[in-house]
Amino acid sequence: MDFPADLPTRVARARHVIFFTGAGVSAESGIPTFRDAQSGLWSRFDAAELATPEAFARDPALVWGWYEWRRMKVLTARPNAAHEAIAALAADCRVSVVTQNVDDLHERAGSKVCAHLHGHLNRPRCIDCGSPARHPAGIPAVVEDGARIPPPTCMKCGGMVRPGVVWFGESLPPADWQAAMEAIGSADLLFSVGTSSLVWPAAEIPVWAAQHGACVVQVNPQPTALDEIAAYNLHGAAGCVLPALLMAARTA
Ligand code: BV8
Ligand code: ZN
Repeated sequence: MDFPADLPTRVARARHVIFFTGAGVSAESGIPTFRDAQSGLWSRFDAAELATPEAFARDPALVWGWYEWRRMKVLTARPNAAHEAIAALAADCRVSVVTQNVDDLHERAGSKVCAHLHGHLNRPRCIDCGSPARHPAGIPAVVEDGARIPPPTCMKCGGMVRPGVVWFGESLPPADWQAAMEAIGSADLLFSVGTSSLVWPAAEIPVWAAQHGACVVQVNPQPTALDEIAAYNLHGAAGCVLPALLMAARTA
């Protein structure tokens, strides 16, 4: 795979690299991206419609069933070569993973994730008292076209349990946001990997990193609004581009 001549050396010399990732980094693990998560029953729904407090209030079993379907996808998936290349780079330099994803594939590849900006599929909590809840053991038996599954109830107060993700209209977890801001303060290279750069305020992160002097490299088969900000746009799949580039950097 060919890269701009100076990019492998740029990566090799980086002291602190941020990987800002979106759903596309998990696509090659078989996890539908946010915008094409809609297949079967879900094709009748706009994901942004389902990922809201209003949708959960209106039809908790539909929304909980959607998250159980996604959790089943993640439980039956494996980290791909992109997740693994990101984890491996941490042996050579400081790496901060700032992800918009709610799956745990970065962690399962060995990365220590500095910020989960949009929460975690694996951290359900009570909508009333906020107590952490637990998913039933094993893999959800959710049929492909999705199923209405009534959410569990809180062991502490009997309230309804909700997914531990950040819905549209909800603010981002302050500690994760703070960690991402701190990383921007000292990063000299930021990879934006597999995100349509359409969800705010996360979409600002590569822009702020560039303003702080970091070199921004985008990895995405499609162009996005970030193309005009990024110093390099690598139009390819993360699972091919990242291992090849990080390998080239090792021998640069
Ligand atoms: C908030 C968790 C305010 C749930 C998600 C300006 C400022 C602030 C807010 C707003 C604003 N303008 C609008 C808003 C509101 C809103 C927003 O951004 N709306 C959008 C639709 C316009 N933002 C919010 O509501 C945020 N909250 O601002 O609160 C506030 C302030 C104070 C007090 C109270 C409230 C919260 C947003 C978080 C929403 N939750 N996820 C869940 O997962 O179900 S967002 C969801 O979409 C995903 O988590 C993901 O993070 C996000 C973006 O999706 P991507 O990851 O980019 O995935 P997508 O499918 O879009 O793209 C995949 C890309 O991968 C594509 O480009 C594709 O080409 C590429 N790809 C495919 N295959 C590969 C690949 N790339 C590489 N390799 C491959 N193989
Ligand atoms: Zn409770």
